[in-house]
Amino acid sequence: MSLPAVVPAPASIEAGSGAPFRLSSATGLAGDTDAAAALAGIIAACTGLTLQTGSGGGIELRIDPSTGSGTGTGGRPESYRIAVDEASVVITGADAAGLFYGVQTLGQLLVRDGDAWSVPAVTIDDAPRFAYRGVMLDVARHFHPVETVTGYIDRAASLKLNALHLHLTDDQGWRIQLDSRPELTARASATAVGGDAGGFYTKDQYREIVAYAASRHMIVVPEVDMPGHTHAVGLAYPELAEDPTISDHMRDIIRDYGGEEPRPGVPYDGMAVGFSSLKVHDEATYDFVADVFGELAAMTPGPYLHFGGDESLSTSDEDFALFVARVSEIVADLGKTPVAWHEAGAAPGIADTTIGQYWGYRTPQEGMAEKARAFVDNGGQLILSPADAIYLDMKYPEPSSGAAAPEPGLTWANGPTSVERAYSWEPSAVIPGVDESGILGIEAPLWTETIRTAADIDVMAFPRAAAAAEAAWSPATGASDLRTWASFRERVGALGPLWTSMGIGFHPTDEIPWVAE
Ligand code: TNX
Repeated sequence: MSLPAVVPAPASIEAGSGAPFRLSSATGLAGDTDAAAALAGIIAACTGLTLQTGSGGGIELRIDPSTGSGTGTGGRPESYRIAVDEASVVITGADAAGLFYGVQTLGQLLVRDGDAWSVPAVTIDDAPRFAYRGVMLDVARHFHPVETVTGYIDRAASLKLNALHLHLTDDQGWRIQLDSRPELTARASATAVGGDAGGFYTKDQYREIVAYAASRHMIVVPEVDMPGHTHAVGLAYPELAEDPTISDHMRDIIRDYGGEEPRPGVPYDGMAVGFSSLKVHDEATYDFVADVFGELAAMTPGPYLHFGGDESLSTSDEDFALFVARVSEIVADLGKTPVAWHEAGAAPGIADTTIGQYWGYRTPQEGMAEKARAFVDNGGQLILSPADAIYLDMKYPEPSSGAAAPEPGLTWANGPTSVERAYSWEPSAVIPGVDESGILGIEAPLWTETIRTAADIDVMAFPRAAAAAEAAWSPATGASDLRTWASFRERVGALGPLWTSMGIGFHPTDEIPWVAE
């Protein structure tokens, strides 16, 4: 008998031999009220059934720290157990997050049974491989309103992801209101790539996003990118920014994508990178950094503040190292763990708690592995975001037949990225000398130069975000029969109807055998 399709693949799943559990409007839903509300919502969206919450006889939801004891997942944070037989469905979480993930799994187990719905007899014991499982949304190149962000939180949480990294600032716009630096949103938030409208989150809206994420067991990791990617800062506080550097890369981008050269004091709406820098030798810059991260720290309950550090191509290596050392200390002194893109690993004075985010390829190019490994050698860890696998802004390949690939996307990371390529890599094999213990987790970034709408986000992220979620949550490749592309494509294909009921406009790529109902 074939196993039910669960994505990301669980640590352990065994089909039962008995009859399935049948759902009806008389089915009771008892136990933890938050989890019951979440499950009732999923069941209603998927089946149209309204269950009897608060009553016994059917589905039971509990939190028990000894969940799964005696199994490989026993008692681990975020772990859960599901036991289904003809008479009952019992979901036990080791903690509230584990119970929430058990509920997400149950949503994937619902099957249509004639005119009714049922859950196959099964026992699942499950816990995550990595503690940090994220998606990133770039709200700087194109601004995305609060409801798009909360929708993305729901989608990510359904894949058991627990971190939303918001890329809040870049050359093209500043997207977060700060009391200490009001000119940022007053002067540098109105525009976006391609002449599109910009926008920003008020502090209340940011807090709303943080609270919504928390209710789905996700943290928010805010990023303020520096010392490069800061042209917008110069619109608001010209005294803090160097004049733009015009490089050959810039001339290439203008040739390929159009747009203007960046000019001091004029909003930039092109797609080039690496032309801006904060003034590294001016104390006013560090007052600015302290103000910005101080306010963000106060609004962000999660442990991480991301200070960027990527592609600072117009800052000298020496200045970059000096800047990274100072900024990482400012963040650490706020009681937060600094996170930076892997280039910052080259800075000898970086705070030793800093987490590095690796964005090279699955097989690292020149010098990138060394920079990434430096974070681990220092005492930190890595978040892996291999660009030629899980950069969700990369174009899909053109299908061999039929409809065209979705319109948006870039191709710089080794050309278009198939779902198979997004799936087929093993985290512990990416950076030589960095094993599982050096890896905090996995994150799939979505840069938005070409991504303008919520529908664009859906089509780029789904199904590829599910491949990233499996790398983040599931056992290592080779450690489970389910961790193969052949298994993944079947399991993802079975989620089509659930995703449709959740309103997810996924890319129906011909790599996946999609189930119609
Ligand atoms: C590289 S990877 C960037 C971003 C771009 C992205 C587009 C990295 C840390 N930086 O500035 O938006 O490519 O794919």
